[in-house]
Amino acid sequence: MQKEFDPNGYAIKNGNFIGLPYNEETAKIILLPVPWEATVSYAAGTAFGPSNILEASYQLDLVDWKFGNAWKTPIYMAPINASVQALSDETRALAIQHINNLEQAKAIDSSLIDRVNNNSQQLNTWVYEQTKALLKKGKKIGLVGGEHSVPFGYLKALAEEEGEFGILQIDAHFDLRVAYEDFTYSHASIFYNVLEQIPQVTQLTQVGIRDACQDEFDYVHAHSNRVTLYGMNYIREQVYMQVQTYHEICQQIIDSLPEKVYISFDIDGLDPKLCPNTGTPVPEGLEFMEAVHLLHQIINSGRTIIGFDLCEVGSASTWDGNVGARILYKLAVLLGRCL
Ligand SMILES: [Mn+2]
Repeated sequence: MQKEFDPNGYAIKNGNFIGLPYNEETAKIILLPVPWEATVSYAAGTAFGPSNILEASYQLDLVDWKFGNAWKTPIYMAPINASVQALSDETRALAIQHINNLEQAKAIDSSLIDRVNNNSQQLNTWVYEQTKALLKKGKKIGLVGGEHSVPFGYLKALAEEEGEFGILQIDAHFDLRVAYEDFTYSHASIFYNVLEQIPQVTQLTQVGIRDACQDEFDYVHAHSNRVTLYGMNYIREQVYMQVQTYHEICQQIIDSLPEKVYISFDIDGLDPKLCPNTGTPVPEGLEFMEAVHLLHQIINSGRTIIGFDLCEVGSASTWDGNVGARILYKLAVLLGRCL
């Protein structure tokens, strides 16, 4: 018989996040790992983000400073799917061949591009089917990447079930490139694909952005009716020049969002000291407490969080897993407040 759950004791490594005593039936929040990193363009390792987070989660203390008994939130992390992992490995090998051709200005083999794009579509279908089935059972879902391309299928399922909603994206990058490196479903293209293919996403609010290409910058300005940018530069300048406090900026950010909010949390939105092994780190991001303060304001505003993803957590050190697990706990608890 399993030992009774003790929120004051050591965690039992039962395969569930933080060792919580729930399963897929009894939990209301399902964390779905997507061990996928086919199109990464810089550092590898985020496919093992979910296992790094799970391992780190066992050493978390359970009291949340805002929601004391947060550990009562019925959270279950699904097992890591071996065939998704295998498809990721296969696709990554193909993508590397194509990226090498590009970087060395060699002839392009279009069959490589086709195979990567087909496999990415397979992944999107898998995520769509998994999340659709869970939503039909009345579960709330947090997707755990993997690279940032993974939530596409989930957002399609959510749009069908929830109708219109807005996305709060915390990220160092816009992720608005059109088929980066020829890969339609690149991690750098996720929100271009979402805005072009999912009309129920009425608003995208991007926070912490500090790396961009010209096309992305132009796209945001051309779609200002649907996309709102709170770049890192703006956030810091407002505070340095004492125009607004950080809290006031958070309120502005929340004001841009509709009643239903999905959170897409790319860990590289945080300062890179908090995510040193993420896929594409960029200097100067949000501090941990700045991110948490912003997330709390969503609840304080009365808006409903309908789902989230956490992506791009690295696996080369336990520190990445430690910070990732803490952010995942916050996100899951906030989703639990909206049941
Ligand atoms: Mn991203």
